[in-house]
Amino acid sequence: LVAAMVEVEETYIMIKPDGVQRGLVGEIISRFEKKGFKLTGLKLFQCPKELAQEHYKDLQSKPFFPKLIDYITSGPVVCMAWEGVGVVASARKLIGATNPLNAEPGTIRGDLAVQTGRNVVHGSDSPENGKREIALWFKEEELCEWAPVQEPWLK
Ligand code: FUP
Repeated sequence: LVAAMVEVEETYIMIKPDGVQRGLVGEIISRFEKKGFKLTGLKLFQCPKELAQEHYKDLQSKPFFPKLIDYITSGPVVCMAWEGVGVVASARKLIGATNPLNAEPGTIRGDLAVQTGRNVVHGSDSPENGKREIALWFKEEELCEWAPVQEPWLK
């Protein structure tokens, strides 16, 4: 039996303003690094309203949409692109359920958050959206394709 082929994918992960304000940036980045995914883009960024609206356009008709846009633009976010086998679904597992009260302990939201409207981190929900969101938040020249090399870094 051949195991289902899971492909190398890319996902857009964003530490929301509460994560930055609470000093959780290192902790959150560390979880994706330790899991074994590859960081290909990273920046601290004050998001304009128009970009937040475009990013969350599927939620436009929801009653919480204006509050969501205010929250995401309330302070700087950390934008990240991560690459790896099955990274889209795996990152969402690491992140945990949308409502942090339902998120399992061990997940980022389960360990670090309480409210849905302050759930510290975003992760793309499909490989297609991963590509779309990375293109939306990053300029081409801000992304790095790199390969691990064997070097005696500490010698
Ligand atoms: P997720 O994919 O887990 O980020 O969840 P959604 O795409 O469903 O929601 C996007 C964001 O909208 C959430 F991170 C927080 C916000 N939201 C609310 O504020 N209230 C809700 O009832 C649902 C989502």
